Parts: sequence; structure tokens; C-alpha cells
Amino acid sequence: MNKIRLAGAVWFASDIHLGPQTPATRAAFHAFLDKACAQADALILCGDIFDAWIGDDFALAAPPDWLIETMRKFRQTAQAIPLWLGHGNRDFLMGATLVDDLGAQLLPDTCCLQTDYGDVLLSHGDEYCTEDLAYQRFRRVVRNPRVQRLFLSLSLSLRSKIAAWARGRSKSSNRYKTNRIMDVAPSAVEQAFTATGINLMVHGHTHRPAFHRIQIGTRACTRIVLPDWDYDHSQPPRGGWLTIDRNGPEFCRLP
Ligand code: LP5
Ligand code: MN
Repeated sequence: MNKIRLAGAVWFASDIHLGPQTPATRAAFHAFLDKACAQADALILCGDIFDAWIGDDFALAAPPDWLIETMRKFRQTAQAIPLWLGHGNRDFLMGATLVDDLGAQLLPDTCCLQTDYGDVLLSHGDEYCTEDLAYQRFRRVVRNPRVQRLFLSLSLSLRSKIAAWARGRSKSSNRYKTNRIMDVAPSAVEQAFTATGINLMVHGHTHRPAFHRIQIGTRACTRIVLPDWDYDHSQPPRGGWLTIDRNGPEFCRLP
């Protein structure tokens, strides 16, 4: 298990799903980054930062207009505080080239974060959706380094088309899935708490923000789900982050 030690007030966010169609969400996220620079001691983004990520060259060679300001804000944030970018099921292709350019660091897919409040088991959360067999099959394929090398060898134009097709396939298949299948499986969560001995878990992905108290034997464990962000299509707007300092975890929202 990868271990990372971060002191002070650590902020966590995920599922911002930045893309060309969500300018209001992007503006809210940029305001959040400014706030993190001023008030946090470190910022960890736990995946699905982007709505789809088809390779670092997409952002570095000739970034689309909608991405330019976000890249600048990420560089500014990484100069002010430690910035960690984690993989989600949409942006698992973010790599070392991107984080090096930003001055950020790549968060290992599952890791133990040692904070002033104690150890935190960090992940995006999709790996706990073990009852979603179709998704786990997809995940095994696209996390395969050979498949990724093949995909990244294609033109940006062809990669964009494949990503759009995959998004369409996912949206249509999700219409027939139960909420239970698209949520984390209790058995997978219990197994993670048991295997790691860590009593606090933070993840995103499910878009079901909540604090869940779970009794594992004599241990009182907590699973915190980070909120997704949508300031463009959702009323009221959705968004927010988690702070963990020596006093413990707390959800926060932009005004
Ligand atoms: O993403 P969302 O919220 O709709 O649903 C997710 C799961 N779906 C996915 C698929 C992604 O949305 C696809 C977009 C990724 C774009 C970037 C990379 C493009 C390819 C990279 C190749 C190396 O994550 C969904 C879950 C749901 O969360 C809840 O947990 O149910 O899982 C599915 O829908 C499973 C489907 O069977 C997946 C359908 C996509 C198939 C496309 C295969 C493309 C392979 C390309 C190989 C070169
Ligand atoms: Mn996700």
C-alpha cells in the first residue's frame, strides 16, 4: 500500500468532470482552486477531474480553449500547495507528462494518506463497484498498459471518436442498471477496511455524497463519498469538497 504523509488542512475533491460543455462548473472549480491556495495545506483531486482524458498530449500539444485556463490554474495551485491528481474511470490516462508540466503529483490508485487526524484510505471508488461486472471487465481492459499504449498511439482525432463512442455506450448501458449495481458493493468496502486496518475511507465516483458509519467487528469505520460537481445543468448547483485536519473531516461548499 502506497503511503503519503500530508500535515495540516488537506482538502479533497473529485468528479468535477471538466469538459467543453460545463463553463459554469469550470468557473466554480477555478474559484475553489483559488480558495484552496489561500486556505489549504494540500489539495487532493480523487479522479474524474475531467469528463474524459484521451492522453496528456491532448492538453500539452494544442490544448482546446476550454482547457487553457484550467491548466494555468492547476500550475498556479501547484506552486502554492502540494497538488495531487488521482485517476478516475474517465481520466485514468492522465500521466507523468501532465503532472510534471503542472508541477503536481500523480496519486497512486489506492493509497493510505497519513493526516494529522489519522490514516485515510483514498481511492476514486470505482474499484469497489464489484457487482457491476460489465464495468469491471471494461476497467480491466482499459487499465491494461498494452491497451493504453495502443490507444495512445492513435491520432488525437481517432482517440476523441473512440472516447465519444465509449461515453455513448456507457450512458446507454447505465440506463438499465440498478442503483445498487452502480454503487460500491458493501462486501468490497468491508474487505478494504479489513485488509488495510484503516478506519476512514474517502472516495468519489458514485455521485452520492455522504458520511457512512460502518461497524467492522469492534471497529467503528467511516466511508466518506465526495460530491460531484455540476453548476451548469443542475438546480440547485452541485459541488463541494472535504477538509481533513487535526479536528477531523468536514464537508464544505462554495457560497
Ligand atoms: O462513466 P459513466 O459515469 O457513464 O459510467 C461509469 C462506467 N462507465 C465507464 C466508461 C466511460 O464512461 C467511458 C469513457 C472513457 C473515456 C476515456 C478513455 C477512452 C478509452 C481508453 C482506452 C485505453 O467508466 C459504467 C458504470 C458506472 O460508471 C457506475 O459505476 O456502470 O460502466 C459501464 O457502463 C460499463 C460498460 O460496459 C462500459 C462501456 C464502454 C465500452 C467502451 C470500450 C472502449 C475500449 C477502447 C479500447 C481501445
Ligand atoms: Mn467516476
